[in-house]
Amino acid sequence: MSRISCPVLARRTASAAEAAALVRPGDSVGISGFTGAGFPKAVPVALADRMQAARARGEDFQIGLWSGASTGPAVDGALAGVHGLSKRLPYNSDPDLRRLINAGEVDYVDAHLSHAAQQAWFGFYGDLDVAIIEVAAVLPNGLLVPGTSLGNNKTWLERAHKVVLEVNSWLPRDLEGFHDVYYGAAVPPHRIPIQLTHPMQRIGDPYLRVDPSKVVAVVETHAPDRNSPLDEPDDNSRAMAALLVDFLRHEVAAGRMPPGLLPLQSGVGSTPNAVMEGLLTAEFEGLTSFTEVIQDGLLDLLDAGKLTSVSATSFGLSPAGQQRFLDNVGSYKGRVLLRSQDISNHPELVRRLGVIAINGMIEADIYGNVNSSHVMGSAIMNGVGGSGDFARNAYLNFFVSDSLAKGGAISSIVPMVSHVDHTEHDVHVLITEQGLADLRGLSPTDRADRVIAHCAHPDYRDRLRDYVDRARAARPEARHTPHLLDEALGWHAAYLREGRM
Ligand code: 0RQ
Repeated sequence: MSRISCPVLARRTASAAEAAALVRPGDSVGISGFTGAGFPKAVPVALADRMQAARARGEDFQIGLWSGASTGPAVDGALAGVHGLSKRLPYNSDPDLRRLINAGEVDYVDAHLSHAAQQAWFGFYGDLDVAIIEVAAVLPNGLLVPGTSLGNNKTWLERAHKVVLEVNSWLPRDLEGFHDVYYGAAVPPHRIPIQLTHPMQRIGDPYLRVDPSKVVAVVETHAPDRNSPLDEPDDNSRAMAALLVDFLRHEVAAGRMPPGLLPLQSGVGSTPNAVMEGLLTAEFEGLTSFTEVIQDGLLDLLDAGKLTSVSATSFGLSPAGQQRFLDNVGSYKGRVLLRSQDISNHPELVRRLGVIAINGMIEADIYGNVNSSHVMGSAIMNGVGGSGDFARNAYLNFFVSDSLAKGGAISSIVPMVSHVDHTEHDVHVLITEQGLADLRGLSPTDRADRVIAHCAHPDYRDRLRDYVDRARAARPEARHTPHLLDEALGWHAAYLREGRM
């Protein structure tokens, strides 16, 4: 049975190629999709074919692409493969596109994920020509049942001049009721407080709205989300997870947190997922989550009854996790709520709810500055994603990483980070497999002592200590945050020169 029950929109049914033909060279295109869930499966591939044909004729055909976050090979991979992107925002994890960005071929705007929608509304990115949005169904009255992510869909649907809908029958029809789309947002000076005081509170509608007169094509698809197998937690991830869970225990005992903790946010990656695994066997009950991505670990906690509910903007499940969700969709209704990413990651809400934020990092420095996005100062890995939205405003934040990278050639604890995403003013707790450094309320000098002693790998500890001692001695009048400017990034320079820090 067709998922398109609105007679007006049913008349706009088209093939993916016909829909792709409505995108013009130079257009800005907003698509659905967040961490591999809910991206359009057919039209971008058809668009890539058109671009390929145009290139073969010697014509230029590139677009600017705005998404929620990462998509799948059928979007970023396909469009990067034909050099079809001139601009991309606000997050990417596709390796082919990463190469083009780092080669300087694609302009990448690496924005906080909660900022993208409002910056589009402010007009910072210019006009949005086309939106291509995947949904689970179109209701008789034209309302849209969203899919497995909400991301920036509401904003793209409202801002775009033309809208293409992909109605994917692979998505469970039972997704109806899983969403809360907030329609109360405005731009300054007309903003009002967002009246959300509990992670699961509904403040919006279960459906997305679209102006039918803008809908130029409705394409039917039947294709799965991308689902990357999760790395099994290794010994280091398990060690970090154990440190983190024990620290939470300590915070409860000290009276700084209720026994059921505060709403959890966990970033993508195997260590944040291992933390969720650690919580499975810990004593905490009645947990809640206010996060952006639902990984397998959160499903495990829901299934075990440890976690009562989770608010997010998308799924990011492994094949096994996805199957588990699909097999039991109904049982998760009322316990899982998907919101737009400007709400799931909203600073006002993260701060009000007192979120505990757990995110991966690339490196940290001795004073507690954290780099989440760049390798050796210049090359982007993925982007800042939602880590800044959550960390800056969290009640308590954690950044986790192995103490070594590239087989020990790189220390993840360095004198000065080669790029800063989270400043020393924002960062609370650093964790590596070596230990945990609680930096709250410490001066830079005390932070350096603690980070070196607890988080740095023993192979690099003495050299870090030596750096701080010499920096302190060098300028007695500048001992607040002592640095040797000629050497501060010398470890990175040595790696680029010699392959070892
Ligand atoms: O590179 O793949 O070439 O080997 O970085 O490292 O150890 O696999 O780490 O998968 O947990 O990702 C920060 C990237 C960590 C991630 C980051 C190299 C390492 C490897 C990946 P290779 P690991 P993880 C919610 C929150 C920002 C967005 C965010 C991230 C690669 O957590 O993207 O937090 N965070 N969003 O070899 C040079 C170092 C290195 C290093 C690791 N010190 N120097 N390279 N690597 N440490 C989700 C969203 O917002 C959508």
